[in-house]
Amino acid sequence: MTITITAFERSPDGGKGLARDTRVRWALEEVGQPYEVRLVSFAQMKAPDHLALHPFGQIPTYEDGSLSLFETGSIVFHLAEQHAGLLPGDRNARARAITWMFAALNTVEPPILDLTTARIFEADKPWSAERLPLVKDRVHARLDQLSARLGGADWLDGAFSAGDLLMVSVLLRLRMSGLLDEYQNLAAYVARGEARPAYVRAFAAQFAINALSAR
Ligand code: GTB
Repeated sequence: MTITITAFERSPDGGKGLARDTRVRWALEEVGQPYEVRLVSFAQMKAPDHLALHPFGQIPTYEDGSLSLFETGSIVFHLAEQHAGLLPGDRNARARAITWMFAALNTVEPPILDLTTARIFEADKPWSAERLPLVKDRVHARLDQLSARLGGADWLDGAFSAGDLLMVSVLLRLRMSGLLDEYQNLAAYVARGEARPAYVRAFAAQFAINALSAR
């Protein structure tokens, strides 16, 4: 049974890899699993068939035979557990890599999402100019800490892992804001992730679909 994921029929970013199916595609490419993509419109995401797969009416979802999953953290973790390549064999190193997965999604991603909300969705609010510096401060605080921990290393804890895959995916969203480039080691870390052949294949696949949908 081929794995099927869902993605936006028309991603609002036009295929710049910012929608969350990219991280799932990346994980699938890292572990060498073929997959199919079912494209869904915004209306289809909120319809009963999709809500049965994803209670919050979002993408991506993951189906493999009788198993269906939602939440990118869970999907990447499932793939990392099932296949070699995304988690170390050593028990403690594995637990630390999983810790970085949680850190990416629970500690680093929330202030970054908040910044996107503030810059894009709240830009027209009368209090926006006053709030934005506070939101940026919270992102800076996390990046200062992450940058200090990464130092001059290639990856967060030894070899590349699912923790790096999620952390790079989360940090990528900062590029437009210019904040990432304030941290030389983090910008290089993200570039290292993007240069991985598996990421290149994942990005190209989602970009091709978006280019087709834009026609
Ligand atoms: N916590 C969930 C996970 O990690 O799987 C979050 C899933 C999620 O937010 N999905 C978004 C979605 O389906 C798409 S990725 N949104 C529709 C909705 O909630 O109705 C978020 C996203 C969308 C678009 C851009 N972009 O164009 O730049 C970037 C990110």
